[in-house]
Amino acid sequence: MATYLLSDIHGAYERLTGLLDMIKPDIEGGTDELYILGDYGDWGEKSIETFRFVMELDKSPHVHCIKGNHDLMFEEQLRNPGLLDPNWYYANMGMKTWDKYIGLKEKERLEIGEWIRDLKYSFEFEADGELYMAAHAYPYFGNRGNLGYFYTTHDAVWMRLGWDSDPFRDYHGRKKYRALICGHTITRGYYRDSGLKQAHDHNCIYKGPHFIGIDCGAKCIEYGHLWKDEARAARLAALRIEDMKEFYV
Ligand SMILES: [Mn+2]
Repeated sequence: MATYLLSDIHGAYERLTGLLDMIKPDIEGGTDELYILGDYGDWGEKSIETFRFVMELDKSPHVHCIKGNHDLMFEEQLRNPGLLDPNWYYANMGMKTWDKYIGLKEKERLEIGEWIRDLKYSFEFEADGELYMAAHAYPYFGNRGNLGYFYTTHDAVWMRLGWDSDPFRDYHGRKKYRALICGHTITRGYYRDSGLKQAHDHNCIYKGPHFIGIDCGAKCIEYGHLWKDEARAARLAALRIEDMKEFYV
């Protein structure tokens, strides 16, 4: 019985299949659970292949997929297909997904659209007797003053946490959770800000006191010619919770 998490694939399809070949989660037999924390497409060249592959995995009740900010931008684009959102299409490389998506048959377009729309914003799960929260960005326990505690979908997919953030600080039930596990922010920023050294200059999973960051920058891979340093450090990572073992491609 093992619990695996990975995040921020961003169209790095070969890295995804390579990583799963490495960890071989038993999601058919159901002795393992796999959580994928969002941002499936954009940046890389194989967004549609990634969607197809993850949607197939997600048919297993032991696979749990979360919505990221890129998936939310895609969803919003689908509601207004005639108006391209420049923030997604240009600034966040949505073009890598959209230009291929619009060429698909209507049946597949609808299937992908429905899958994205129905993605959840978080999961809580138990491993080794401890409770964890998984989300793309922030588990939405913000204290809104007189309004009390509530979440916004925007925070759930967009909020950037600092290396020493306690996501549960303002949440009365914080002691419930051992940690938040999220993607969204490439971990090299956490290492830089905390002064910790990463192994071999590659991006590593960040294990802070209250949250764990697992986005190791797979989105940079495709931009090696533009972002030399980032691409050199980029990896797709998976974390196994029970023994905190890290896997990289
Ligand atoms: Mn993101």
